[in-house]
Amino acid sequence: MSTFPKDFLWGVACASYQCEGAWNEDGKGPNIWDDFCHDQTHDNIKNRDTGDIACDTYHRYKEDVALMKAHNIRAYRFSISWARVIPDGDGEINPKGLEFYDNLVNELLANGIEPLITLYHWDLPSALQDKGGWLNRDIVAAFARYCRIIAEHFRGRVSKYMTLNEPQCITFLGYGNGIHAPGLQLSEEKLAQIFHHLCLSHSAGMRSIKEVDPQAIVGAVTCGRQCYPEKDTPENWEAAYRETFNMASPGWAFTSNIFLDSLILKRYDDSAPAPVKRFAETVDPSDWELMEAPDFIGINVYNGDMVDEQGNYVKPYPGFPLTANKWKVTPEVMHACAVNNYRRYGLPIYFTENGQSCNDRVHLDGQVHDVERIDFLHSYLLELKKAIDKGVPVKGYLQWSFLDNFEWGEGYNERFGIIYVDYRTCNRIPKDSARWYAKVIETNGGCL
Ligand code: PNW
Repeated sequence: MSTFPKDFLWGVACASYQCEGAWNEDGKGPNIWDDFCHDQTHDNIKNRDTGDIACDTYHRYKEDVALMKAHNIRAYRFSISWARVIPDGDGEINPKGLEFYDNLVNELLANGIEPLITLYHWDLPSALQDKGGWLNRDIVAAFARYCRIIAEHFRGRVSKYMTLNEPQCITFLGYGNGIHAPGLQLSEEKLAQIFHHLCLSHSAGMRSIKEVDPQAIVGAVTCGRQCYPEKDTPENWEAAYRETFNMASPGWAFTSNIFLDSLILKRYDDSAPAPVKRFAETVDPSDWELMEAPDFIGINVYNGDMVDEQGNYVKPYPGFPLTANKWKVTPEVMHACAVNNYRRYGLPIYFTENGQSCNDRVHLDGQVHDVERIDFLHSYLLELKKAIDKGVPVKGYLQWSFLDNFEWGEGYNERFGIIYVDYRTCNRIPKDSARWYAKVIETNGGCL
């Protein structure tokens, strides 16, 4: 196979709460995930696991960066814990918190690895949740201030930012079905309001970043339903496009539309369901002028839904391939979602997360042989390349995840890493997939 474009960004991703630990060290304030995990009166998390220690990245970042370098990783997407830097979200800055990210960024740069910062990957300072969290419009100003502080601090060292990770999960899982922090169950109309505040926050955050660092490149990270065609016909591609962005199908809160249409197209889609339409009528028209289209779209994708020429969902056949956490394995989604999202939004794309959870364990020889993950990444990358060959500007690929880590409500049950973590000791063991990925990067995809 031919190689990927020159300058294609190969990397890995992780998020603060999932790997850092050190939940109450050096002046960090509490966040909603600390609270959600510590609330032992409810079974919020499998095994009642917490992120208190997680992968202990807070203390082991040097070892992790060395492992990245040893595996040719060119870019590391990590998130900043808002409450580590601003303990109550909107007040005093905690210099020790900022120092941790300084050290991490400097260590990455010294090793030739590009830092990509996600400003918000779900760990809202508890003090802001006490004021209503994403339901209170005041959060827009607090988020914009936080973004400004970070961008000012890292100007000249960091050039790519992502504002919010997956507003769909923030809203629906956190405030809709409540399986994520803060664990609330609000009406659909309120969820639409939260999306609106998230869109305004992305926009105000992006403006603050650009004000202090006009060179910075700012992305918006989406997730949710991505459809791919059963057959390679124009009609079937049309149906896959339509269904991907059809908010009338079940799960409007898990479409890209609800986030990216607002930012980029500056409107709600006609297919929006009644609660969204009712909320839309309450939006002050001047709000639409506040929306900022990102410089790039980050797509987090793990699987997609196959549709036929009429746009009907094709039921997976018996024995369909599944990951350890029972997600479908559908490599075709890479090709289709790149094509469809580029067609709709016309912006460069980074795949900001992609990977699978496996039942990894240490084998008799002391190694972790994760053949399923290698096959998964291999087949997904081959499909991604098809989109590039069609001219879709896909600029990078960030595998999820570098380390096994805290998988939210699933606790430590799911392993997504290319590096195995023994949670009893926090020892790391590179899996076979880490060595395989190192070769992919070294050959710029030529070995696929
Ligand atoms: C992402 N889906 O969430 C998150 O950004 C990560 O923090 C998380 O660890 C990773 O996926 C693995 O779960 C998603 O069902 C959760 O389409 C679910 C979906 C997509 C992304």
